[in-house]
Amino acid sequence: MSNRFLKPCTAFALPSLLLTSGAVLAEYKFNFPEPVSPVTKEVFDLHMMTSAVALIIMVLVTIFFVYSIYKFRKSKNYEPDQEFHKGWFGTWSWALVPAIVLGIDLTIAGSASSTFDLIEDKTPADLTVKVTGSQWKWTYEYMEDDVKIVSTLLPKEEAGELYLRTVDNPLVLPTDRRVRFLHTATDVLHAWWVPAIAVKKDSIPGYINETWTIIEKEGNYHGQCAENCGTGHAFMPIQVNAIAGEEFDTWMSKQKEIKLAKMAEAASGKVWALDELMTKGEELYNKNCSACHKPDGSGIPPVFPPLKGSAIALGDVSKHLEVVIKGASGTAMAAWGNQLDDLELAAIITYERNAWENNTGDAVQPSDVKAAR
Ligand code: HEC
Ligand SMILES: [Cu+2]
Repeated sequence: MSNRFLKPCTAFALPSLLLTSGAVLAEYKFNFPEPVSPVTKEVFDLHMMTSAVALIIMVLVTIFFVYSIYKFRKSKNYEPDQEFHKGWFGTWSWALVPAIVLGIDLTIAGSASSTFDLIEDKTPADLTVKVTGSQWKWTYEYMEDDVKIVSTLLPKEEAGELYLRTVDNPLVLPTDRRVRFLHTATDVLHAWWVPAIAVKKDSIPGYINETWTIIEKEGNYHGQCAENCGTGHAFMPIQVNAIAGEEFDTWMSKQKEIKLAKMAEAASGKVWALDELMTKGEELYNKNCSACHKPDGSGIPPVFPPLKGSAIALGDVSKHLEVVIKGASGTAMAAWGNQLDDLELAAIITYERNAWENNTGDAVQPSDVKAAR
């Protein structure tokens, strides 16, 4: 068969395959994700209702048009009715049609305003999570339990098919409990949006916005940052892992234990060896810094400076500590002092001073970081 014949063949075969194969259809999602919380269910219903109204109007108007064009076609020598406006229908339709349209509009607006009321419902919650957007990651703080999770994009090698959909540490939430989200940001506008469980609200630096949810079904829910926040906007996905209440309580006490162990380690005054710091530092660097400075330290000049061979990474330790702890104001370089603890910062800085042939031999200790804060 010649190529000229094959091409149109496949062009027809593909859509018909799609339409006939049930398995393919089942995989193909034409609608929004299934809503699993009171608010998102209402939003979903509102969407379905307006779509249905629009569909009915479209069908009626189309039928009316096709019928009129066919019935009153010129070849039948149809004479337009010059007295139409004088009859009963001709007189009243100008008032009736807008009245019907307004009625439909008000019905939709009525449902929408009750959904808005539900979105703004301020019933006290069982737990509060502060959601902070930054370039380019999400930080979740469980306010009652004083536990913090930093959630970043999972690299392609680990995420596989779910690349750009999954993260290293998902937000873990209990089902059937009322959760209050407090939204804010550290640098620019972001927006936290998981369509199945919560409405979209902007995260604004210096402001707190509020949303809530009660997740009614266990599972993994995915979302995206919904406010263009810079070149890494597509690389800060959201993942929520909803588990049963008791399972959540167990998970939470485990998180607290991990936190206490970390605090004890930091307070122990232990002097860390260079290779221990390097191992920790590499992981933390790749997670927190490589988006801008690149895994090989080459940066993205001129905006994001290379750290390989950088005067700061090779020069005085105190200068290096200062720029990482306090950041560089007016640039994308954040103040990491309030995001990472002493040991984490010591490890990252040690890594930057010894990786990529920087070889300074410096092992920066948590106590150095503490002194520099
Ligand atoms: C969002 C992008 C971004 C991330 C993430 C980031 N940086 Fe930076 N970094 C910058 C920018 C931009 C500068 C340049 C600031 C300036 O112009 O003074 C910079 C500068 C630096 C410098 C000074 C380098 C030089 O030679 O001037 C160091 C050291 C540094 N960053 C370390 C880090 C560490 C450590 C992390 C992770 C904990 C990190 N950065 C994460 C954007 C970033
Ligand atoms: Cu964002």
